Amino acid sequence: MSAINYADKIPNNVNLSEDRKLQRALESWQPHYIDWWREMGPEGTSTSEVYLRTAISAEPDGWAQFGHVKMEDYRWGIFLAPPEKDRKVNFGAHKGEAAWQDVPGEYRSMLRRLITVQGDTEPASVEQQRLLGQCCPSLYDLRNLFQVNVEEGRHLWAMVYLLHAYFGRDGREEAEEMLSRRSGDADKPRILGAFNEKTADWLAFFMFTFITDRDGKYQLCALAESGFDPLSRSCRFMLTEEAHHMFVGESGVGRIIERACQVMTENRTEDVRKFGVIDLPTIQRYLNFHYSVTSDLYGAEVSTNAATSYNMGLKGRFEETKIGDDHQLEHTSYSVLHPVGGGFQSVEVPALNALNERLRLDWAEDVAKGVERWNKIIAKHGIDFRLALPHLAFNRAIGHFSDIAVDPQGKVISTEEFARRRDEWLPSQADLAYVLSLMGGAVHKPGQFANWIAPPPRGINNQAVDFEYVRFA
Ligand code: BYC
Ligand code: FE
Ligand code: FE
Repeated sequence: MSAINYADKIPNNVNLSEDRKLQRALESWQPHYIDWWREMGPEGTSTSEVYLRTAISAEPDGWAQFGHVKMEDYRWGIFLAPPEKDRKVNFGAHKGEAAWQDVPGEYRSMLRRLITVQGDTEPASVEQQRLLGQCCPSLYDLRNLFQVNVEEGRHLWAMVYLLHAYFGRDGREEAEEMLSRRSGDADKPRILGAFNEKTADWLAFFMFTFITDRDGKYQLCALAESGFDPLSRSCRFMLTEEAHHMFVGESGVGRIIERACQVMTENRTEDVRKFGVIDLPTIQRYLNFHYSVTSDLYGAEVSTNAATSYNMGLKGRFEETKIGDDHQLEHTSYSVLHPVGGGFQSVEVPALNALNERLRLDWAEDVAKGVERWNKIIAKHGIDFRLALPHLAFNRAIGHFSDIAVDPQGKVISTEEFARRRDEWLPSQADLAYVLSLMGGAVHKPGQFANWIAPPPRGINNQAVDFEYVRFA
């Protein structure tokens, strides 16, 4: 196959065919990626035709095209958002200098680490979700799952492109490693905690896309501010896909809540499990789990790594350029909640060291808004129940709350009490088994939905809800 045809095979807007060395490097990585996708991508899908959107342009409007695509023919590509004219480094020690088109030598290892951590989460989530198709509640939901999966695959391509293009042999080695770690594997786990957890059922999948993909959004927004322009442009394009992932999660949980409320009102009971739907307290426990595990993804509250990557101009704050301060933070402080003798206390720390916490709080505020939208669904049914986010210190494994035990309201308790009452607050084995028991066979009839979830109000891309979103060979 000629090099030019091969360039067509990796759709890209980075003039890949003009850089033969890079093209060859990606060409040798591609079959390994395909092998990984066949082994770890969505189970049993190679011949199904899925109504997917595919990126065809990186311009803000009309980047996507919808149509049935055979999963194994999906073409992952490399897309960067259009360059911004005269873009500058907008924060840190280099504020005001022209944005870098290449990696500043002394920042190589920090930047490579950020890109590697980001890249690692993408295939991890595909691995976590690989069996969900076997118990999909509808073709509409199956299609959304596959859409999320192929886009996470493309996000890996985005980071692998940066590693190959800018980090030489080290970068190529990192790219190979991306395909050899496995979510949940004892010997070669994925890098970050949450990406080694199971996503065994659809409630977990929807919580994950609502909460954990939203960490993706906030981290990508912080990296989109980067002074390293290729990273910024990669992340800006990835963000255009992220909105759909969070929509899938929020609307998915919303439809499960809707169905629970319908059954509660029809039967005048809170005991809805006997009707085969998911009760609200179980949804609350899933929320507590995904929220606390995802909080850990922001790292330690007080972190010199975060200060360093900010100072270097590599990773900014959420909406950095919209913030009205000096964007250097040398003389600013930020108040961070600390555990202090059986309670909590706000402590002023240098703002540079508190950047992880600040990003976590931006994310938490956004999650809280979504939870309030779910509460509106419950209130609309006249049901006296509210979902609530647990305290930030609840069930943490990273950072300065990881040594203390806290109930969801934020009361510091003994580890014994936590262990004893754990199942009130986090999904118990019985909860997980119950939810899994609802995930029977896949629902493959257009327009049909599993009993435990309400249909969506409308379909994808103006198609009907009973459109044949997935066709099986
Ligand atoms: N698990 O100084 P600290 C997404 C380590 S999601 C395990 O606080 P830092 C997606 C840390 O590595 C977005 N280890 O760290 C969503 C460090 O180790 P070393 C993913 C952890 O660097 C859904 C040590 O603890 N993108 O895209 O300030 C589907 C000290 O910590 C964890 C990014 O995360 C953990 N949770 O912060 C698909 C952006 N947390 O160096 C995709 C890139 C910390 O001492 N990554 N550690 O050995 C980063 O910006 C930073 O690496 C982190 C960590 C914010 C993750
Ligand atoms: Fe992603
Ligand atoms: Fe995502």
